[in-house]
Parts: sequence; C-alpha cells; structure tokens
Amino acid sequence: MSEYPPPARTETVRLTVAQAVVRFLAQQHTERDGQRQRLFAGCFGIFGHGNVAGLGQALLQAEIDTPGALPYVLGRNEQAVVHTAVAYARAKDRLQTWAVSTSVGPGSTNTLTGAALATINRLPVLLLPADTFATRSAGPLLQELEQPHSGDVTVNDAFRPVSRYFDRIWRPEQLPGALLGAMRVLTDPAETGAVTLCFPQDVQAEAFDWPVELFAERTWHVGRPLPEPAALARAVEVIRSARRPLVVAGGGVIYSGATDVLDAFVSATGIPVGQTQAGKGALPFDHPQSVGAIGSTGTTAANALAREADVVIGIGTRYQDFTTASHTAFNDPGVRFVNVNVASMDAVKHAGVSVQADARETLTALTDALAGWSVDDGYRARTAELAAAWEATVQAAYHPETPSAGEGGRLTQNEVIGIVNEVSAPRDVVVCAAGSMPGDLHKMWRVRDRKGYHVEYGYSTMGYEIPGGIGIRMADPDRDVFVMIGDGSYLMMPTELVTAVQEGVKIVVVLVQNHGFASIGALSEQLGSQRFGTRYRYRSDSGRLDGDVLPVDLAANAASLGVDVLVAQDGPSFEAALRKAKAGDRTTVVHVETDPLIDAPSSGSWWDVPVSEVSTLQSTQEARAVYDRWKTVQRPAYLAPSERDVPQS
Ligand SMILES: Cc1ncc(C[n+]2csc(CCOP(=O)(O)OP(=O)(O)O)c2C)c(N)n1
Ligand SMILES: [Mg+2]
Repeated sequence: MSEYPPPARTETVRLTVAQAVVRFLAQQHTERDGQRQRLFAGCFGIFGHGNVAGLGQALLQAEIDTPGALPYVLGRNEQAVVHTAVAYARAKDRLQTWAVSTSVGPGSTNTLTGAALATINRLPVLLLPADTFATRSAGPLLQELEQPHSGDVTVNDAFRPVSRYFDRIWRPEQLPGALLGAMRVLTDPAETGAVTLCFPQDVQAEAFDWPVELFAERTWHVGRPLPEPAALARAVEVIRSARRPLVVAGGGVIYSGATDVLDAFVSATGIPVGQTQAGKGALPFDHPQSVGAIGSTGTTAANALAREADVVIGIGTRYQDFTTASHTAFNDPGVRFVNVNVASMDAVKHAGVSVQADARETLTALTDALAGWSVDDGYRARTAELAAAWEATVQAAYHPETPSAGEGGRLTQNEVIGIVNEVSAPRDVVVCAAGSMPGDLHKMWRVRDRKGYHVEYGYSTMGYEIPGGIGIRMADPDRDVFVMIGDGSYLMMPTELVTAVQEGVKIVVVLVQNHGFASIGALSEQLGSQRFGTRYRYRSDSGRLDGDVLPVDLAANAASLGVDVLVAQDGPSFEAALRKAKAGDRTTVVHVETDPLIDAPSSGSWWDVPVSEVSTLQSTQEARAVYDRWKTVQRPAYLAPSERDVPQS
C-alpha cells in the first residue's frame, strides 16, 4: 500500500501567460433571466513595449487560429478606449464589456481616468495594463518608475484606489485565481467597476502548462437577490404611512431591467418619480407619474415634490450631490428614506430602511404588498399640474418666441437640444458627459426609451462623449447615436473619430461651438469669479483671456480626421443637417455655434460649491452672501429614524 495518494493527473496545455488570458476571456459568458451572452465583445488597445510581444502576439494568434474569439480594436487614446468599453457595458446593462490592453507606463496610466469613471459609475471594464519585468533583469526599463523607498512599486499601483479588484500576476501559477476573482467582480452588480490585472511584460511571454479546464466555457450567472421578507415589510410599513411619497429612480432601475415593473408600481400607487442622470429613461417623459429630472439639474416639478416629500423611495441610486441638490432637495423635517439597492453601501444611505436586493424583484414584491393602496387624488393632481407646468417651460425653451436670439443670430443651446430631440427617433440615444449640456439635457431632454439617454455624470469626464458614443453604437447598431459635445470636450478628445472611421461605426456628433466653457463660466459668474479663465480667447492688454475669439475651425479639424462635416448657420439648416446625418451611414459631425450666455430654464435648485469667505472683490462678497443663505437650508445629514412610530391616518 502506498504511503501517499496517487499523483494528480491533470491534462495540460502549454501556452504563454498572455495566450492563456486571451483563451480564457473568449470562453466567459454571462446569463440573466435565461439569456446568455459572451462577457467580452473583444479587446481594445494600443500596443507599445509591454504588450506588443506578449498580449499582442496572443491576440494575433487568436485572430488567426480562432477568428472572432476576442477581436482586437486599435484605438487612438488609451483613456478613450476605456470610455468606449464602459459605454458599451452601460448600453448592455452591464452584462457584456471589453478588455483593454495597454503598454508599460504612460499607455497604462492613461487609462486611470477611465478606471475611475467605470468604478464611480459602477460599470464593468477589464483593464490589462502591462507592467515592468518581474525578473527585473534589465531594469530600470524605459518608462519604469524608480522609487528610492521601495523596490516593488510600479506606476500601476495608482490603479488600486480606482479599481474594484486589483492584482498583479508575478508568476503564472497566480493566473487562474486572479482570473476567477476578476470575473466574479465584473459580473456582480453590487461589486462591479474597473477590474485591473497587471501583467509584467516578461511574465506575459512566459510559457506554462495550464490545466485544460481553465479554458472550458464558463457562465457567470447574474443573480437577482430577493428582498428579505422582514426588510420588505419594514419598507411597506413606511410607504403605507406616507402622504407625499416620491420615488428617486437611479441607474439601478435601468440595469436591472425594472422599468416595466416601476411603471406598474407607480401607476398603481400614484407615487411620482424623479430621475437621476443615470436613471433618466426609467419612465418615458410623458408618463403620468414622471416628473423628470431631480436635484440640482432637476425640473421644478420634481424639486417641488422633493421639498415636501415625507418618504423618499430611492431605487438603484447612490444619492450623489446633484441628486440631493447637496442635501437641500428634501426639506420635510421628518423626511424618511426607503432604499432599494443591490449594494449595501447605497442601501443604508440617509438612515433609510434598507432593502438590499434587486430592483425588479423588489418592485414586483412592493406592488403586490401595496395592492389597493394609493396616494390621494389631490397628490396625483398636484403631480400632473407640476409636470404640465414644466412641460410648458420645456416647450418654450425648445421653441422660443424669438428664434435664434443669441448674439449675432446664433441659436440657443435650448433650441439645439429641442431640434436634436425632435429629429431623433424615440429609440435613438443621446450622449453627453461634461459641460453645460448634461444639466440641460437632464432637465429638458424628452426621453422616450429606457436606453435612450446616456449621460455620464458619475465622473462627468470631458472627452467621454465621442468614444462613449462609439461604444453605444457598437452595442446596438439599430439605434442612431447623437453625441452632444461642447468645444472644450471636443478639443480634449476628438481622437476616436478616427477609430469610428476605421471601424465603420456611425455616430452623429453635434459639436456645439461657444468658444469656451459655458458651464464653468456660468458657475464662475454665479460664484463671483467673473467667468475668469473660461473663455477660449486671445490674451488681451488686460493680461487676461478676454481678447478676440480665437481663429479655431473645429469643423475643418473634424473633416481632417476623415468624417463628414456639416456646418449649420441657423435652426432650419441645423435641422436639415441633422436629418441628413441621420439618414446617412457615415459618421457625421454637425457643427453649430451657440450663445454661451443664454442658459436653460432654472429649477431654482442649488449645488454646493464653496465661495471665498473673504475677498477684495465685490462680486465674490455678494456671491458669498447667497452661499451663506443656502447653507442654512442644507441638512448636514438626513437621519430621521426610519422605523419610528408612524402616524395613523
Ligand atoms: C477631464 C475634465 N476636466 C475638467 C472638467 C471640469 N469641467 C467641467 S465642464 C468644463 C467645460 C466644458 O466645456 P465645453 O465642452 O465647451 O462645454 P460648455 O461648458 O461650453 O457647454 C470643464 C472644464 C471635467 N469635467 N473633465
Ligand atoms: Mg463650450
């Protein structure tokens, strides 16, 4: 009898670490509600030293040996390709994404902003930054960081705080565990975000005998955690006690595919719904219970109801400062919160009754449990009245009595948004991220489809717009994608227009030229800083940037990148250009000038941006006085006990 059990017999296959990664990624799938799809649509990247030989060779070998397994798409800027991957993931309700391969050093750190964006917005993306040699055989390398205090820190350690999962594969043996950990986080709705696996470039090229099971087809089941009965009962009790309840619908409603059940829930109960930036689309704009956007960039309707709400039901929202108008939106002294969220971090916010569960499952259960209960008719009527008043405001902004009332006959941004809204089809997607348009779109865009509104406002990253639009179109080629982009954002990252041309991906880019930052300019003025440093102008004799407009021709710039360009002068030519761009099958930039000094209609809300407490400037002193008044409205925290005795009605 042998002293030891027999040796483990494992069938193996000899591949490099990079070849193993590519083969593994091509086999991963997700499944939810019986629908199964590949987790990775492909791999974006830019080669340099660190990935050209290892992962680059593996991707080439895969394209030749197993075409379509993990297609490679070359981008122009590493940050941008992460945006494309993340936008794709959002369009796919987080069930599919891309991997991103980058070279050592600057190629990798260029994606840090994309990683932060993904993690903040809770969107999955797999980053595969190259790293310096594990063997250190030739160090210090080109692009290697040397630290006097540490031998094992590389620039990639900067990814740790912006990743939901981080690992560095020093040895091949570590790979299987790292890959499984990475897939777990990418496919978990409560955990997901940027996942970063760093690959030293020598390790990428190293061969190893892998167990063949590593490359078996694998399905990651995306669950729908059910509400705990006791938690559901607590939520029902609080909602039943409410006289003026309000739903705040966040991105989680859309990712969960819960828009139909939200409709059923609020149609039955009459509870009005305000929507966050990620949650816009949770109900169509003309639904009887929809009061549109909520918060700092909200509608007067949603914000009036928020002020009076006694119970706020947050569904799939993380209550960012724009949503709560920096804690000034909810003014009822005893306002209580019920939070439905898969993530415990969000479910407990504002001392709410926490229902840590899937939005669709919970809304279905709430609808059953609250059958026969409804808000009173007066509250329904008030919702309808407020919504109609806001709708009239939007109508007047879209179609002002005097069209093109901007300086020199230029269109207002409100008119531009109105024309894009009216030319786009209901299922088309509007995209934006930074500048004055995200707020204006949040307020005024008439959303008609659950995936029709895509504004990245977790990180509000200038430059997301064009690569994001490409990702959305790649995810759903049946929808036209209207990318709304300011001149500032355009100048930061027009690069991926070239990628759109290369890949034959059609987007319509509405390039709004107002010669600087309308958004930060208006904010600066409101805060007493006189639009300082926000105009794209010549430096004048004053020493500041307040001279003539710079001779910048962004239409010519766009044309030079290989896309079609149409230049609009006024409303009718803008509309005609949009219709032509929509009818065509090529990426088209529609260039339009607007007046940066004409704002969107106000919602009378606030955003906390501290103003200098002392100043020699009168403008700043006046702004500080306004700031101090708002600070008195602000609630340091919403902490009303959720389960106190409820009034019997
Ligand atoms: C990468 C990045 N840098 C800085 C900011 C801060 N910021 C927000 S909006 C904005 C100006 C945007 O200008 P533009 O795209 O022309 O839009 P407009 O304000 O004119 O509507 C800036 C600098 C940001 N959001 N992202
Ligand atoms: Mg601008």
